Amino acid sequence: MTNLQKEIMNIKKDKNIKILAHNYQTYDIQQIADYVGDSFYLSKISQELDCDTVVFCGVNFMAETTKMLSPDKKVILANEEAYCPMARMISPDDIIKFREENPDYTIVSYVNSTTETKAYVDVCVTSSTALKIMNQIENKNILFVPDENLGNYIAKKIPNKNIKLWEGYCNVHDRVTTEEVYDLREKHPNALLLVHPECREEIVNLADFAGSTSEIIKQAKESSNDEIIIGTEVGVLDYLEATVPNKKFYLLSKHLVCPNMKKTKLEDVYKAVSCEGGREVVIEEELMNKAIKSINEMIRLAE
Ligand code: CIZ
Ligand code: SF4
Repeated sequence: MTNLQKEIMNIKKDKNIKILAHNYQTYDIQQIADYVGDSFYLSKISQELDCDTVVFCGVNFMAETTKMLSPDKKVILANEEAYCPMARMISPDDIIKFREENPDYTIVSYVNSTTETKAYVDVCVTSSTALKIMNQIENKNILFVPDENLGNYIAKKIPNKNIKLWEGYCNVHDRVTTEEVYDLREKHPNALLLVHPECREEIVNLADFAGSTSEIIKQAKESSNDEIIIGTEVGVLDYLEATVPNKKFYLLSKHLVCPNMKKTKLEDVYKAVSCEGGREVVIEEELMNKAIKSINEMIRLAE
């Protein structure tokens, strides 16, 4: 560990702070975090935290979800400018308008959405829980927002449902091309290809497995194959390279770097634990009471 990492470890212990980090954070941040995972795992953990303050290393909707699930704790987003552009591709007004025009639809939102949007939808899902949750929705008519690729991936698995898709996308995963898949398959013909369902349908169809970041990590570790192509953000590859030295990992595309996830630096984490930086998450009570319903429904249906 570097001196800065050691200092962060000492401060967080002294101040009873817990650090949560998404799998897309740089490995030096993952090393000093108490909990690292995909967005469902981080939501679940947020309900069980035993600390005064949480420093969240990820993007703002994730820190806001943590705040809603542990409202008595101070939650600090380590880099105040880190956000998910896809979350802003749908607004509460869009949802209100759709409901007026389509009153017979259940509205499902990927957690990569703003807290304001979450306040108007029926249930949230993560990539690891979407299929399980949407299978339990009795209504045949479902609107899925904002990620068209993830929505399409789930819709193909439950053809009995009538799923309308919003046209949002992750500008990191959506950029992966079939040429990149063919190229890496040719260079590493025996490698296993693991992708995130935020990638386009044609990429998912060429993969050996599609799943959330934590599911990709699990597959990579448990597979008997010792060569693996990672079709999600580079943070996952960095973690695997550091912790599974006997296997070889290749990044599917050089575009798989999320600029927002990479905004958080170790220095930001140091400032946040020192109460000299980051942004405290504050959610107005009425909004929180509305938005938490779709998060609680997600957790209930995913159990
Ligand atoms: O932002 C993403 O791409 C997420 C939440 C991925 C994941 O599976 O955790
Ligand atoms: Fe948003 Fe994509 Fe970055 Fe995830 S990887 S935070 S979906 S832009």
